[in-house]
Amino acid sequence: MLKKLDQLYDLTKNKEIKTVVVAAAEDLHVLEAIKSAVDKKIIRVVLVGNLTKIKEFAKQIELNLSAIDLYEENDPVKACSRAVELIHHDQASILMKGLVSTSALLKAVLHKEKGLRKNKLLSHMAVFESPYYHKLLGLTDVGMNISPELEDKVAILDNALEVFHGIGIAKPKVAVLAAVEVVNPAMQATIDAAALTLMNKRKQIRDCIVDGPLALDNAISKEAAIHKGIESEVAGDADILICNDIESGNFMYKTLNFLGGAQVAALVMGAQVPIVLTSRADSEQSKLMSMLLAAAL
Ligand code: COD
Repeated sequence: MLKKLDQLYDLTKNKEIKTVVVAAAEDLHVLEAIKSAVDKKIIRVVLVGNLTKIKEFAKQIELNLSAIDLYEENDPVKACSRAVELIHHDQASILMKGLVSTSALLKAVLHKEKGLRKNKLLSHMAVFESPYYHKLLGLTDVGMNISPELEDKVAILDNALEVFHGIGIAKPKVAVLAAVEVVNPAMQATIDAAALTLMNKRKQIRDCIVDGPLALDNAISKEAAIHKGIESEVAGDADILICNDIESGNFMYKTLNFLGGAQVAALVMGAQVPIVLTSRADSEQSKLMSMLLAAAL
């Protein structure tokens, strides 16, 4: 069982070292995380962005740029397109967001001709190490799909499974969250959750155990589930939480981060390569752990 994000390090040890391309790399925290990842031999790196600023920060943190490929692009939006182009030219196999908005990076990734789509829904997946939970906990989609419908939730779950299978959890337990644990026709989240559960029982969704609707307390606390008389293989032991929409997911992401003392690694999945996408407020450690997660897959 994986309890800590840095256990992912073991999964990268016997693998070829991958290359990350950072779009708009002129960000101190991003470069600090890059320095740690390069020093630990987790990844190699290509930087695209404002080279004057990158060099200034590199000097400040003693990041040696001599063995790193650098591409000058002062406009952050163009830096995203350039980074995507470098992936098409096999210069890198992981994309990372630097000092640029999430939507600018995603627009470059979603570009019909020049982007990185592969006929799949892209979705955001966060993996948390919480001091109050007994194992790593996946949370999705907290950063990309605004108001997913049932079909999108199936695709979001599929992307989440790719992450969990990739880090060696063969049959993750998936809780589909709602405000209550009974189906209420007035609450679409509960209907979608019930549908996903049945799709899993009928083997339309495989290699996981899905249960829902579950309220958050029942999903992560056995005691709470027993108290409510819920019999479920998933309750109290979920590996992955599927959120109803970006608002509920994002609130939980930020709550875990800012009030819950949790560490996070976050990726966008479903594109031709994993995309490291943490928010600007995330710590250097979470940026490092996100690169580690991408490298471990
Ligand atoms: N997966 C695959 N294709 C997609 C997806 C997706 N998740 N989203 C859009 N597309 C495709 C569409 O089918 C279309 O062909 C093209 O991309 C453009 O679609 P639009 O017009 O809906 O997309 P955009 O460019 O206006 O917006 C896409 C975003 C991902 C930028 C948008 O959904 C968004 O802003 N999401 C929230 C991101 C955010 O603010 N996160 C911050 C929280 S921390």
